[in-house]
Amino acid sequence: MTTKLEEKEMTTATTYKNLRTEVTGATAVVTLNRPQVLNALNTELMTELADALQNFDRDEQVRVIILTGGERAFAAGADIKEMADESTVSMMLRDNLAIWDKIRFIKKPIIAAISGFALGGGCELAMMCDMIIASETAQFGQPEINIGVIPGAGGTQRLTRVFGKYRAMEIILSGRPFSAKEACELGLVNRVVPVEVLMDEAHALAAEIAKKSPLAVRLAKEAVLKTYEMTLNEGLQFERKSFYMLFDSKDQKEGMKAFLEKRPANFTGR
Ligand code: DAK
Repeated sequence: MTTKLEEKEMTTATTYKNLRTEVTGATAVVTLNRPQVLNALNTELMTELADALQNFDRDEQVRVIILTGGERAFAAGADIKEMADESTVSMMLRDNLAIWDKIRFIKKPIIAAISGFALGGGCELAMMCDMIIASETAQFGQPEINIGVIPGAGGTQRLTRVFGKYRAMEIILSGRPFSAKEACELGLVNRVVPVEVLMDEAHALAAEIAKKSPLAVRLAKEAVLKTYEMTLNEGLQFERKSFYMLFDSKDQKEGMKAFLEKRPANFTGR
């Protein structure tokens, strides 16, 4: 029989063929690692990614996840070699979107730390994260139109919600890449930093969030994401119920008591 500690070590020590994972304090880092093809997202990599993220979502030691790639590429898109000979029916039967959906439903905050290419599915994967920190070398784009298709993992929807119709239309119909600076100006990226400090910035943001109540962080993430799905009235109702719900947590008692006692709060996620 394994002890709780051994179980945790097994979870965080899982080895993958196309990813590297490590946990530092309360932050898990998942690094896409298929550099020979600029981290092209094949089914195997995506399956491993969903598995790693779900494991960290369950791991109580972890409060924030950073998703990153290499210096040359976060990911240059879905694997074109894998898709080239597919048919409508085989794509439907393979249903890769089910794997992507697992990532969409991760409850902990995910910070994308992006350097180099974030194209096609790479850009869509970044947009599925909750915050994006980009290095000055990051290059985004939805170039699917150049290979006879359109974005298939949320690009037409998420990019348009951020950029608005006119700019999104230009990016998606022309397939032209756009820089980290442009992405930041248009609201897709939280900030742009020199490549040497990219991971430091991501870790600093993760550490800041990791200090908060995990329950409050989880409900806050859920409430913000509801704006994509609900009317304002429904969203406000959801927010209010989530707010009331937190008053049944020890973290709410601890947070407010700590404020009144003028000391830092110690949140336990209970
Ligand atoms: N797939 C497969 N291999 C790729 C790749 C990709 N997306 N991107 C790059 N590679 C490979 C190259 O083929 C090359 O391999 P070798 O020839 O050395 O064997 C290696 O990576 C290095 O690339 P390059 O030699 O091309 O490097 P360059 O610096 O010259 O150019 C580049 C870098 C990023 C500009 C270029 O590689 C490029 O244009 N790549 C393709 C970008 C692209 O079109 N991306 C969009 C792909 S379509 C869905 C989910 C997701 C999606 C759809 C559906 N469902 C779940 C339903 C998403 C679709 C896409 O992303």
